[in-house]
Amino acid sequence: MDYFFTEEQQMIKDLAAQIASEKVVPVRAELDEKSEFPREIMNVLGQSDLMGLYIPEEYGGAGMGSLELVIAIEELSKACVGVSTSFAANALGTYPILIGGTEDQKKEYLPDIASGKKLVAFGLTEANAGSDAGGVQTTAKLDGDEYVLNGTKQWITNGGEADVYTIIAITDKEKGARGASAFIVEKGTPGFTFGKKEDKMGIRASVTCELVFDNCRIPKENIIGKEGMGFIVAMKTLDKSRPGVGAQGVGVAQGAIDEAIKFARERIQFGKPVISFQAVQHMLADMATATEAARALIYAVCRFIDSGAKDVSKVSAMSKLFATDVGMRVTTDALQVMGGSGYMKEYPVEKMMRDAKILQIYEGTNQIQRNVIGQALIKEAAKGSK
Ligand code: COS
Repeated sequence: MDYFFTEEQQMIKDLAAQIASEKVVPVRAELDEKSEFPREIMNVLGQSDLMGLYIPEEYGGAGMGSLELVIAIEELSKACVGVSTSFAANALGTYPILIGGTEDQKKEYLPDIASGKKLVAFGLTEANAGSDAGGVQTTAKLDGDEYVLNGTKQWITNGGEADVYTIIAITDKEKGARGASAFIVEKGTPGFTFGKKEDKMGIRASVTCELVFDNCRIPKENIIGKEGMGFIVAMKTLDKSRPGVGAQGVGVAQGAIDEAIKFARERIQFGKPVISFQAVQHMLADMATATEAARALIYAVCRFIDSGAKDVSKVSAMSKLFATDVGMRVTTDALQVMGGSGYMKEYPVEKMMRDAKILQIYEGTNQIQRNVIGQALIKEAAKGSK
């Protein structure tokens, strides 16, 4: 379907698709098998100016928005969700600086992030703070001109590979979610090390690692915004990033549909290509319809966010919930269309199905998305608006 992209948006789509087919497809199985971070591909994405799509021009970016970012994420995800996770996690880690950072912080960090010279990671999750993001236990105590960080972050995408980390830590235990603050911590800071690297079911071309803070001292100027704003910065960050996860769902679904159709046209059973059977056509029809609906929702939500709309939590959660459920269902059905072949590593669909699973879990499980949507509906009803 024609989504009436501008010339620039179409160029971004074409460029990301070209990188996906030339640089990602040839190595995706190897990256998956070795569980290897796609450093060279990240460099190419940086050199192609795709890392700074959503960063304002005055800080070295392209000055575009969420829609342009998700267009790139979707194309990369058609080829490999591990690669698109490494790419998208940069935006996730950068949003706190864009949302709450000072002018000095933006000038210092954003140009290198936009050019791909520096990679970023977002550190919210902990062993006891997953869905309950307010349960963060890592602390940051002011001591003279420095904050001292102590604690461990878990399951951090780009952990160890990133140069810049945006970290949520507690500055006032008594205040609950209002006692959290956000900080910028650079790799190499004494007291900041990397712990366990996870061995994952899917998205193995992305790195997931623990961050360990042991009396890690950072300049007090590294706080993002004010003390107590950390939870809000984290929630606003997720509002911005969740449509990108949805775009991963759309991309992986489309990648799987393309593979299933190619296979079904070639596979002969009962003397005919299996695509000539209505049972297969109906599956493909449902898969394509759901994927197009998810794509349309993602683009509409991104256009709403880019219009400057203030309250985007509900629609952002809807886009992530719907499109990632589609991603899981469609990759599973694509494998079914391909039968035994789909289950084999010789074809990319078994990897797509493994990769799709995490999309229903990370950046807020799809159960949490329903909570966010439900709370928003209650608030709207109380206000008497729709
Ligand atoms: N934008 C701005 N403010 C927000 C907000 C948002 N999207 N969501 C919540 N807030 C504010 C609330 O208004 C509230 O402010 P007050 O203290 O002034 O009342 C405060 O933040 C606390 O909100 P709430 O009471 O809703 O927090 P909960 O602890 O109940 O948690 C959920 C809310 C479950 C939605 C949140 O913890 C969440 O998103 N969890 C999933 C986290 C996640 O995605 N983890 C994945 C890892 S990060 S890659």
